[in-house]
Amino acid sequence: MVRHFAKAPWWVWSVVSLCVICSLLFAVSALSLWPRAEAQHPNPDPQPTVYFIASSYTIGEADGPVIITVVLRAASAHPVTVDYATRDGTAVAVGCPPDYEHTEGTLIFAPGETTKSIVINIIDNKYCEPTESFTLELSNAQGASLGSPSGCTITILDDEACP
Ligand SMILES: [Ca+2]
Ligand SMILES: [Ca+2]
Repeated sequence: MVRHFAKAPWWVWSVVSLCVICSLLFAVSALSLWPRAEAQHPNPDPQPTVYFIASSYTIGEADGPVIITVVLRAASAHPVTVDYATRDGTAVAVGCPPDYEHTEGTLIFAPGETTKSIVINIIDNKYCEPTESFTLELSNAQGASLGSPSGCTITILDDEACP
């Protein structure tokens, strides 16, 4: 058998050698591409998180509106929505006197967007008042998880000259 194979024509040896070389080249290139392919397809993206950039804001009664920033990290390939609403504390939206305008709605982050702003009007009244505060809260995040802080406190400094 060996003797028979050894007598094979030269072109058989050429074809066999070519096949061996091609197989080796294929194996080497596949091994070198493997880590790169892994890098391009890492573990599935972690769920983006939506939260306030700061947990507290302070504003003068006459310096409104207050602008609150909401962050989405990381950017999502899909739309992300989150609801927001103000909630009375010692500062109230309806009362005598009212201190701010109740604000609620839904933020929509388009794919790739990472920041949104919420604008809340502060009411400049003529009453002498102590420092008061209310909160703004995020809820019902869709396409992202709710991160921390998901609530922030807005403190209003009175600007009347109290007796
Ligand atoms: Ca005032
Ligand atoms: Ca006042």
